Amino acid sequence: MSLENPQRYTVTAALIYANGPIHIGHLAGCYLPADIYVRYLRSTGKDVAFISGTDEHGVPITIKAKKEGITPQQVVDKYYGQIKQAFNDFGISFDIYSRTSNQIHHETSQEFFTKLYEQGDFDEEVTEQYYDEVAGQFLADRYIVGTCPVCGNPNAYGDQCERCGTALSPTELIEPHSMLSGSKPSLRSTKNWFLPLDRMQPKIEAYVNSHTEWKTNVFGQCQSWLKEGLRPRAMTRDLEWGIKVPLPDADGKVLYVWFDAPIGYISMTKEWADEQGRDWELYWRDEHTKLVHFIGKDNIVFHCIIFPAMLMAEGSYILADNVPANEFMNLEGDKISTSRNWAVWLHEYLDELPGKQDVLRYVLAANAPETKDSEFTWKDFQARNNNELVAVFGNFVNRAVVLTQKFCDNHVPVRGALTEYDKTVFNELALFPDRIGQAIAQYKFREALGHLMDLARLGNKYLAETEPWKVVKTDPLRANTILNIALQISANLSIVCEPFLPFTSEKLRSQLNLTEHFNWTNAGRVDLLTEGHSLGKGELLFAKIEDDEINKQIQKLLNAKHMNELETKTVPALRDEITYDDFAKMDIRIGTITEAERVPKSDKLLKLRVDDGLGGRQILSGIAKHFAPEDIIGKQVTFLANLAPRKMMGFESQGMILMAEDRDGKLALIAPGEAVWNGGTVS
Ligand code: B3M
Ligand code: ZN
Repeated sequence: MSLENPQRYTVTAALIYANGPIHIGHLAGCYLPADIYVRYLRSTGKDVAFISGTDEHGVPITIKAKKEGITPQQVVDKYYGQIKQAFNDFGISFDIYSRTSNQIHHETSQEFFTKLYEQGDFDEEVTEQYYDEVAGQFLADRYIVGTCPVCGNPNAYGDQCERCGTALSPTELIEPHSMLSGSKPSLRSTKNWFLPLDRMQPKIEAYVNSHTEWKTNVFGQCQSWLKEGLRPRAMTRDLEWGIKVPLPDADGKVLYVWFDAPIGYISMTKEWADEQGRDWELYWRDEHTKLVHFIGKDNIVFHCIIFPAMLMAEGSYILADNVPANEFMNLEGDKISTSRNWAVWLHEYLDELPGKQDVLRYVLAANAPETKDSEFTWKDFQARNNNELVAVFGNFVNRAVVLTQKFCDNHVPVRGALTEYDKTVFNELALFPDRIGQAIAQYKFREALGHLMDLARLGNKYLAETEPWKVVKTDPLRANTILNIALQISANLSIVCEPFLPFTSEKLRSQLNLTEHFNWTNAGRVDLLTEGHSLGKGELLFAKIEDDEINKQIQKLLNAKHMNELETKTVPALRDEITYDDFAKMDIRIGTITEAERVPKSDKLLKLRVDDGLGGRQILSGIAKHFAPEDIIGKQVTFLANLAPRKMMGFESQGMILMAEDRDGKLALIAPGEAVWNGGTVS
């Protein structure tokens, strides 16, 4: 059951690891829906705390540091700033974007842990854990890889198999090896503190089962976890990087990152409330507050089972009312991947397509992976911009504004008697704010966006059918009425588009010169613009995107793919052994190319004249795609001089030019290190 009509909301968006930049998959999966939801709530007058920040602990951070040869602190400092800036420039309207390395977070997490400890909520246990003798440390979570006992994935991590989603502990992996040294780990005893999820299962189950309204993907995943049976989970780790376990006998131990990270939502709320002079407890302890976690699907178990279990054990907190997790967004037919650089990076997008935040917001919301994985393609991006934003939304508003400039001296004209059609349009208009709002409140953002565009379509259709540009010639008063109505629809659009397209909303408001800050409670009204009110300066809301711009982006991805292919390319294996006599049969020599031309009707062959010191010879070589004839004239080359002559495209080739092939297939001539006489032999 969900809270009915709450006035206060705590909305969180996943605390992403500060080990890399943000890409469109993160936006579509979590941050954009959260932002749309929050902007809508604010517009309806709710009290909202929108909380997020970076997760700066855990193995993903230390692994990145090792890879880049810098310290974990340097990693998180680098990415925190970059991520925060990109979100801000993209219009994600967090009330606070903080980080789990802050003092207040360390304190909050340690207090939380201490309380559970003192209440006797943990099982203290000495268990055998994998230890890397070479690296000299315990191997928790992502430090250890092996075969998944459930699906056989050979690259399952010590905490989870990413292929089948099963939660694992390192000791369940088949043939485990260390991510640090690659070695086979040994077992060593160590003490850790476990949350007894097995004993807590009935309470957790009751909680989850009271939320049958959760999205099917979320509810379903929870059920499969519960069915499998929850197991105790260690809330501490034998690691250096993290929040120290606040117990006297816990040297060299830190809190499990999934223990401290979700507490980050609480500590960040405290930080924000302190700055604002508010009471943070209202946002976490008042049962009339609605708590909503926006996350991607890989974080479901932590937010629906483990964090609620922690909160239940602690005892003084509210639990999430909903966890609207999205599935994944793919890119141009392939899974988004940071390591393969197969992604559209937010900071690069903002740089390369300046002023187009709303286009990306629109396309990602329209394709959001709400119920199943979805797909981003640049062609679709272009089509949605040109055919929907430009042709529908932009076109309607532009016509309303330009016609008002032209016929009404840029002032809102007087509205005369209404026709039946006008009245139907008003009636329809009045239904939109609720229709859009309801869909948002139910986390159906694609549907909500569809309704928004239908409102723009309603406006377009109204103008197309009433044709004020014609009517003005015969009945200027009627044309005034029509334009007044079109402007009222535009003003409504500026309100209801704001959650999705905040930059456009702002532009539109300034074009309409709306000084009063109308919000959702005013939407649906047809008197937002008073007669005689003067409009601002007109400008196009959206610009057409040409093929050039899109092709550049596609090319960039193709380059990334190419680079990846190169990286996986290995030096070819050696051929069968030969004897010295085999080698000595080949007469390899140096010569200089004196003439070069293309062979007619062949795109591969060049016809070369090579000075071999014996009066010259003709050699045909399949290098026309790699070299322009004029570029190789005068160059020394290595050639096989005693290859039996043969005809190619009607010309005789007397030998073979030797070439070196680069990793990417490019060819290079093989010249002696310094010039030698033509005819010089190679041995
Ligand atoms: N840092 C996983 C991630 O970045 C994790 C989320 C924490 S949310 C409290 O995908
Ligand atoms: Zn698996």
